[in-house]
Amino acid sequence: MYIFKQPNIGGEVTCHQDATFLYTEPLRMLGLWFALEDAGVENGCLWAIPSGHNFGLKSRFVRAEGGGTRFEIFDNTPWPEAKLQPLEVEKGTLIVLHPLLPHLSRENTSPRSRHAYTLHIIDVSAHYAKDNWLQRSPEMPLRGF
Ligand SMILES: O=C(O)CCC(=O)C(=O)O
Repeated sequence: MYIFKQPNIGGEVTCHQDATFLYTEPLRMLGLWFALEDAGVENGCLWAIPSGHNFGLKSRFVRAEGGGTRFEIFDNTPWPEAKLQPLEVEKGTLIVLHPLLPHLSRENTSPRSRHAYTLHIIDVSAHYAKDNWLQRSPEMPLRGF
């Protein structure tokens, strides 16, 4: 994904774990977040809860029976957002995200844009769970290196 947080109007991404949306069995996935510009608190950098990957998976986004999608909730306690730490980084930095790490980004309240590029990589030994909302067609299986 190319994520373009525009000056003054770039919106927030609420607190989530990437494994909610990219759930593999076994859970062997990493998020790679590349800063294409300096990212700080004012222009909407990432924030994460230190050691938050130990909380376990709180929800999954799955295919619903009969069509569509729904959230499957395992734990609906709120995130301890007071523990969030800003990940202020310079252009060119790579942030590696554990699939269970809770993270968010806030609105861009500055006149500076914040561009980022993200990629999620899945171990070749893993596959999407059967009810994951995303599925690959048989003609386009997950590929390994
Ligand atoms: O770049 C952002 O603002 C949010 C990115 C994010 O949460 C993600 O890639 O999972």
